[in-house]
Amino acid sequence: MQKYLLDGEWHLREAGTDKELSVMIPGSVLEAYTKAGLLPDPYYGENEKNITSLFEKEFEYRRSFTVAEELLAEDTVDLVCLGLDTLGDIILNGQKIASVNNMHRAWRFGVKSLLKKGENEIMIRFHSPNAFIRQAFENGNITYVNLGNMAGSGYLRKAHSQFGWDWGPQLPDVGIWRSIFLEASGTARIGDVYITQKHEKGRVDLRLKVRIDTPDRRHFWAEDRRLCGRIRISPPSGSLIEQQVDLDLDENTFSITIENPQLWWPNGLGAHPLYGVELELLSPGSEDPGSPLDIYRCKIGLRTMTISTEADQWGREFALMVNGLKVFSMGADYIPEDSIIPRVNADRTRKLLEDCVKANFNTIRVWGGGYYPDDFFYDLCDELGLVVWQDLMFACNIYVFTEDFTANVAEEVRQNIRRIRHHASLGLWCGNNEMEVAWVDWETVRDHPKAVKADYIKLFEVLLPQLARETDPNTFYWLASPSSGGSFDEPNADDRGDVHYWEVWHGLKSFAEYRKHYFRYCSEFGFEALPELDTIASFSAPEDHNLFSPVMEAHQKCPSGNGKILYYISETYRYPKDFASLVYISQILQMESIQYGVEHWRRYRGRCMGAIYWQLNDCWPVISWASIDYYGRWKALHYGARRFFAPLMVSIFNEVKNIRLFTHNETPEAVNGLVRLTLRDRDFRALASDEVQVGIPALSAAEVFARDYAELVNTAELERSVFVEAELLIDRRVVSRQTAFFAAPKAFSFKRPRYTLDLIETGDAFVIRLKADTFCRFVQLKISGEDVVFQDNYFDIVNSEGREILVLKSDLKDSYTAETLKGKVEILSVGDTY
Ligand code: BMA
Repeated sequence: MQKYLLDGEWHLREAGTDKELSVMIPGSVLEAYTKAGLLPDPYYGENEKNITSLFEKEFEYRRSFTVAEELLAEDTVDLVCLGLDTLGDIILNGQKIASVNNMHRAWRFGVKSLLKKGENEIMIRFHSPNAFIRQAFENGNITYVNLGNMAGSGYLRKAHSQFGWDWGPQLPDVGIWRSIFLEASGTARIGDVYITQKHEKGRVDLRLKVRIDTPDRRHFWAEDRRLCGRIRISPPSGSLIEQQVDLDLDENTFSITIENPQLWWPNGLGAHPLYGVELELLSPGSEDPGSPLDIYRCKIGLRTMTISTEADQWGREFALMVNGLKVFSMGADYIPEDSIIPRVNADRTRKLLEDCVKANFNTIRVWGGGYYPDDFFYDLCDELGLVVWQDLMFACNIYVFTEDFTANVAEEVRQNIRRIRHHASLGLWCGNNEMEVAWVDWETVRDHPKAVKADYIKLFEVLLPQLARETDPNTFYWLASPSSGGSFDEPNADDRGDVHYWEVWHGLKSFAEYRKHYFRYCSEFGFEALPELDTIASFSAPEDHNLFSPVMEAHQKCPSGNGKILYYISETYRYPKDFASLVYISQILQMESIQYGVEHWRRYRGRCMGAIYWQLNDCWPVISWASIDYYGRWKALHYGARRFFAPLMVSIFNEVKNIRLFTHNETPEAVNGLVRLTLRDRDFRALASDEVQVGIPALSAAEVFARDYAELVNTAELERSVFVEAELLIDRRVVSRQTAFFAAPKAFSFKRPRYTLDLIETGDAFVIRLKADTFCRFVQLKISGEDVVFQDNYFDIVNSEGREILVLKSDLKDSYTAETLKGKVEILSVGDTY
């Protein structure tokens, strides 16, 4: 097999013009135009509005390449395009070879007869996605348009969110977004490999189903060629397992036993060892097979993984099961990392996913309105122990089941399942985002003809599950998110399946509403906040820093979103005195909201088995539900997640003055600890204190202590000036702490804090010692000019000792002395914001 890469330098021009730009492929128009300075930053100010119409135009990509004789000597030469976005005509040496219309799939065309030795030219002409969806919408009978989206996006297999979303800009970029190459082969190649595992005591039996393809069967048999192969399994430690095999054309099955398997576990439950698998297809008919004709390589993790939907006393559970253990899923929903997709790369994704691990995630849901991530995304999830809930790429849209559409999505889904299915981290496939619930609950969708509703069933309950059964029968398949198991049977029911819960935020209900629901698995719930000031500064000038300025509104895609933020502030906090305080208050509210839900559902572990908040990341700098913004900066919520997803945690359930404490253990080991509850006033005086020894079983949540403070906290003044602090200590070290009030924070009489800051240099780190003269709620530390992820942030100061926070020098861009760094530290807490 020979591969000739066509990535690299191409020429790009707007169709009908002469001016060409030299560009790099993989790439896109937006990426190339912004890099070349031909367009202003689409993310700045209100620029987006003027750039959407760029994609009314057609664009041409062109390059020449040299073909050597050896390439043409092979039996076949294919042009392989791993990603074309989206509507394109491919022209090779002046002849059109194909029209493409799906960015989610790869394309392969036999091109040998069109190639010539020496100089060749390829051109791809991209048509306007805007014009296509507009016409399709006008000609079709679908009237539904999702919030923020351009009408008709459901007619085109292009990431829906590129047409705008309630967090994303309308920038339907165009380009050759994944690798493109020629692949030449003679004799035979590895067509497909599917690996399944059977776990027995002390061993795992691997089964490899291998399909061998040949370009020309007659030619193959005429020469009486025989094939063989070599399978190698490289364990994370220990010796290589190698096996020689005979191979036939078409299907082959092999078994390999791995003794003493090292099991793969999600983050928090164990290690994530990976086994390398390699299959070499060797030259036929020779004792010494020489160099392989083709090689397949992947990494697998040894584990069993499924979702248990057993009936129980509450309905039906929805629980991730790994190696026989039921795991409480903790994580967030993942959306595309950039509206200009070629800007996404393995380093950026690694940082984002490592930040998930830092916040104790064990799960990530790839939401269905974007695109199927690159291989490196799944490699990283394998390595980091993040279980992937993988939606198929359908979201908040109505799809018409024509023959072409069906064949196109069937191929797309088959290809992506094949590409992803071997990954250790793959937890489940899910048919779509919110389409079943839309048919039941959303008037704007329900109004459509019955035939279109029937198409939903044909696509999502017949075709796609059947494809998944054929292509990856070993991975759990869920019909939609949310769903109760299909057939439009109360898709968002509390007592079975998964739930998207939006009464808090979209429905303006209070956080306390979470406690009325004992969902089995909450796969979406969320709350918006502004991003960091530095991020806001990247798209606006200081005069725009007013929540209702045109620029801030252009960076808020949720209808009435900024009003909702202010409404929730009015319910909880005092009116922030300036823009910086508004940013900060919006973030701590977001953190508190999600914490409220997660802690509640963790308390009912067993009944509820998952809390996946909306959303992890952003695709541009924007006001949104994300916990990490476009530039990778953590909002308060992400620090909160680190605490409320902590495997060992204490949580406070407060009902008026009754404080109930729960311990949580999401590890497979039982631990012993001490729980301490202290009532304090603003001047750090302890007014009452209790301690209990606790044994915390593995994978558990339980109430361990309760105390009613009604007698002690018996005046309005006390209610507004005392608080309780709960701590969980293991081996005398505090592993979790929480604070609760007896009045709303806006009623609490915070004193304006005076901080004392000390910085100490210790080898490769600085220690920030922060003290205050009064109780401080949610202290935010910042180092101006730096993007540091602190060991802890948005923490309380509850005693005169204050807190010590470590900053690693390797996390700082510049070098400092303790003194110069001290000058850069900024401190803010609730008492400073009004
Ligand atoms: C959910 C998601 C998204 C949306 C989010 C916030 O329902 O599936 O479609 O962005 O809500 O509204």
